[in-house]
Amino acid sequence: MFMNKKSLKQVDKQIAKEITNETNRQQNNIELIASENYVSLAVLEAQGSVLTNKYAEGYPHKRYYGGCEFVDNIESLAISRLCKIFKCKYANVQPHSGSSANLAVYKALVNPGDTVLGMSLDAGGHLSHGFRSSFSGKEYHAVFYGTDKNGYLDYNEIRKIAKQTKPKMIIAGASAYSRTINFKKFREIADEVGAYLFVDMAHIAGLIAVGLHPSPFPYADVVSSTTHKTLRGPRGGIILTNREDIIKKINSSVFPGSQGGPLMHIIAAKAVCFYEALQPEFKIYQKQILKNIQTMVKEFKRLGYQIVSGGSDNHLFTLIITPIGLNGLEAETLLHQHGITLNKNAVPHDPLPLFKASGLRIGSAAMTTRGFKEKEFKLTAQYIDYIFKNRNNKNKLKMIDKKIQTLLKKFPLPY
Ligand code: DSN
Repeated sequence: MFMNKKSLKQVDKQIAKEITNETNRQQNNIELIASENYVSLAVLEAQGSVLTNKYAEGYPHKRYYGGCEFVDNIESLAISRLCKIFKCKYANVQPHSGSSANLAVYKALVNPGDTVLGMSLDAGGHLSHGFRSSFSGKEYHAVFYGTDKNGYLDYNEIRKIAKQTKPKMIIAGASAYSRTINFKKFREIADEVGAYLFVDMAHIAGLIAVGLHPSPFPYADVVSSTTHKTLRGPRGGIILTNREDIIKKINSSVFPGSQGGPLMHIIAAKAVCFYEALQPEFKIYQKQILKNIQTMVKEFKRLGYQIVSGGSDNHLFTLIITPIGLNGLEAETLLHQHGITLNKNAVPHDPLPLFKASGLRIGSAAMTTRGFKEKEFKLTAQYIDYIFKNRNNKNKLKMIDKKIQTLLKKFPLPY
């Protein structure tokens, strides 16, 4: 038998060590990256299961391989649970990521060279919404809307741009927009110019799942998401729609259009995540995400900081960092040295290049999973401020390092 029955540690010490290092990093850092979360042991177990051995090209009960009876059940359960959460008729759970899901939507609904209107990257949009070095900006004619000077979507301006540019598809959704998105208004605009409305709800999917952000249905023609942000599942993508004609196009655009075999271990982990999202505790968790972000916004404002749009309606906000004499990259690096992980982010009309940026994106989903409540989020804002203000004082920084590690020890991860 060529089967190696040894553990990872016995087979590959280097990788085992790096995984241990990463586990410790996750334990020993306050995680504020708005697109990250900690999955449950159940999700992790499904993801690390024997399903990784199985090929299942095709869809449930229409596969190109034998032996698919159990993975058929798993994928069917994932689809039905997902449709139940978002109250829609059809879903595809095979996209390997959010960008793969978005690629499949483009391939299904628009042709190369067609005009697509999305949110610009500096205003908070995503790479796959038309950025010049992504497939979406290279293959399609991407035009953009941003935010008004206060950091809010301006629907009159979006309508004006749509009428001028006549897009075939309008994308609503963002990676760093902290305000409620009005999908009904987007629908009206799309109807006025005869465009598809495509909603990328990746960041806010968990909030939408429990009714804490308005749903893109019934307004969107098609909706995509990742499963690993506020939805708290494995890394992966999904596509949803109420239209039979569109799901047919999407299904062939995912397989065989842009992917081969689905990752059945990930689809099982997605199904577990959807099960968890249907439990009453998930709503309590999402409510706490919102309370925690509000606490941080309030504390940062009290400490004198500016926030894009002045606040947040969801799980994230962008702190404007340049007034304290640091750019986003410098602030991100400094905080990382002291046990706080987050990412630099452009602010609307950012004068700095993207790799420096003038802002920091801060999210509450991960630390809420870990058990942080208002008290700990308030403390975190104070620690961040303290680190910035005392960045040249080694003794004071050492003292704050200890405080951060003491706080984190009270909230261990189960891994
Ligand atoms: N890269 C993700 C984020 O951080 O928001 C979006 O897919």
